[in-house]
Amino acid sequence: MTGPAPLELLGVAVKVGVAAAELINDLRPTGRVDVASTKSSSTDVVTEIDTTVEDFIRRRILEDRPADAIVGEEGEDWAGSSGVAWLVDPIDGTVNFVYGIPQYAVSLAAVADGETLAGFVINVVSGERWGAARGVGAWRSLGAERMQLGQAEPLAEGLAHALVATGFNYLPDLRARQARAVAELMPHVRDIRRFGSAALDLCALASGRFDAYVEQGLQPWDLAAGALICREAGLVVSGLDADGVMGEPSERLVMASSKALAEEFFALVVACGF
Ligand code: LIP
Repeated sequence: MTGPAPLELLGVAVKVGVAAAELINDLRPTGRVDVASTKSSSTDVVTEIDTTVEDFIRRRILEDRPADAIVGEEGEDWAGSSGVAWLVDPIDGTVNFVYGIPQYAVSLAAVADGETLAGFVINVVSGERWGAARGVGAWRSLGAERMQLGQAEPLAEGLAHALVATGFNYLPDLRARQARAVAELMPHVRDIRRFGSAALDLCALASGRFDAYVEQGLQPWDLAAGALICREAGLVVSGLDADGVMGEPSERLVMASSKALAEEFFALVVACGF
């Protein structure tokens, strides 16, 4: 039996993701958005709009692909029978969304047999979007402008001139550990940036706006679409397994960069204590 075509899944992701971004723009009031509840800590917030949009995304995906499973950030998981599961983050960058900082995204990924086949991320405010289909490539578009994403130029000055994006988890202990590791990292790189949406950080990296990225504590829905977009753009995305051996990116660690920087950057990340 052949599996679903990555491009077909990407088509569904684009259609549903764009409609979800429109819905978020329609629902968002001016000013700050009320917090409906909290999750892992008192700063890990959920709004009613997160939940409404996740329900909308689930319904729209199931209209096209009724046998798929859905794993969402906010709602209950939905079992399927097709072997394809969708990882849904209705609003990645929820704190930015609450404050009205224009850096939040819908992130959708279709996964089968442990492999991400398609990924789509849209910045809800700017409309900039990124997509990737496994084995086919990655692209970025904004309005009429559309470009294929490819390997970044190697940094002539190496890691010392690398601009590194990162993020901090909501759990105070992990956040403190991340802050210590970032303090170790700072003297070895050009600078760091923290914009508040892991999905958009990975897409920015794939677009050449950063040289590297590191974060801990990400969930599959934060990570899956952006990681595929990076990989299909020719970047290396990695993590550490439970024994501290380099492996797939996971909640424990996500690090990404161009092939040219990867060995040196990943060794530095580990040495800094992430
Ligand atoms: C958030 C990320 C952010 C990261 C946070 C959190 P949410 O997702 O995208 O960059 O640093 O730990 O996971 O909660 O806004 O969907």
